[in-house]
Amino acid sequence: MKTVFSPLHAGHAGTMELISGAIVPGFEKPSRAEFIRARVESEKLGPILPPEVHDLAAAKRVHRADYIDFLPTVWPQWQAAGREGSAIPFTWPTRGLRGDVLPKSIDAQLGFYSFDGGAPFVKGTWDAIKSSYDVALTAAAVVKGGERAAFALCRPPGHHAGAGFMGGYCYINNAAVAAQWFCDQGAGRVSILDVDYHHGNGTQEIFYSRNDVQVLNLHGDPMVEYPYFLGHADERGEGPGEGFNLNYPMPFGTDWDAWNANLEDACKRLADYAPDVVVVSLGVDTFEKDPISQFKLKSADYPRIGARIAKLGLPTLFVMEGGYAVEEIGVNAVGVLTGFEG
Ligand code: SS9
Ligand code: ZN
Repeated sequence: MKTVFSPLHAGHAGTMELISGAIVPGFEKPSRAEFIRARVESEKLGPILPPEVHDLAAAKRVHRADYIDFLPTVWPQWQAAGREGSAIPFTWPTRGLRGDVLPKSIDAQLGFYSFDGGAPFVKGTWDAIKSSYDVALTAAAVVKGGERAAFALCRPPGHHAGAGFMGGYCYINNAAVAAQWFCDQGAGRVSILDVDYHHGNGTQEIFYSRNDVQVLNLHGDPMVEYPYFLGHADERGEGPGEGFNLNYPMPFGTDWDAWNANLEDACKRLADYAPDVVVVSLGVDTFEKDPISQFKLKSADYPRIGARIAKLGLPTLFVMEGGYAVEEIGVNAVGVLTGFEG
């Protein structure tokens, strides 16, 4: 399997995040991608290709154009305001406030285009976001070109980013961009299978009223887990999209047997839909030692996930999402891919 990877992710570094009452170095850090890249090499998964540079038209097919145009302006605006550190929002236009007027201040604009403070900007952030997008589209083209599968080693991740907002380490929704690109290239049906520990709220929002992209999400129950405000089982899509969004929320402590039962159900529903292509939002933060998650999957479980996805017999694009136990993230992510290859 070919991997697409860009070194430009590394400029998105030194970020800070507010978690459980403390400001700490961001968990979503460059070493994540480097551990995965090193494991791709040591497992001899296949060649590692650089991305081709794309314009932003494909991003604007799933995101609001004004949101995409805003992203490259963040750091220049932050610098023009005389700031340093990480650009992070702290005010949001929630219920009772005006969400229809974009103020001039960079602090206001960051809040306008986000749902939380979890998507910080530093100097190299935009170039990393853009490279992650290019990685996803380049790997999608590998699959479109006839290969059985490809691995988009995206960083930063994407599945929390909605049509008009960032959050949860995510800026451009790489999996959604790729799914839409497959549609635009002639696919009649695309399935997105999101196995990250967290609900892919952005992906759900983007495709919620559509029946040409099926979205299946396995994740921590939003009653107790981030992103909290989406991801319940009764969210099944709306209008023409009714029945094409499927959520599998699970409690803290979920182990392989319980998680796998839901994967099995999701794969059956996916097979019934019979898509032309599958996009896997590949998060490995379901791991028992993940520092911010509460599931109990073990390293030996990840190849089983890949093997089950392979059994679908469909062209498959793997798009990297979360996973924060840096020591093992390479083993687990590449474990899915080697399990897929059999
Ligand atoms: C909750 C902190 C949540 C965001 C996690 C985003 C994961 C992306 N204690 N922080 S895959
Ligand atoms: Zn996650």
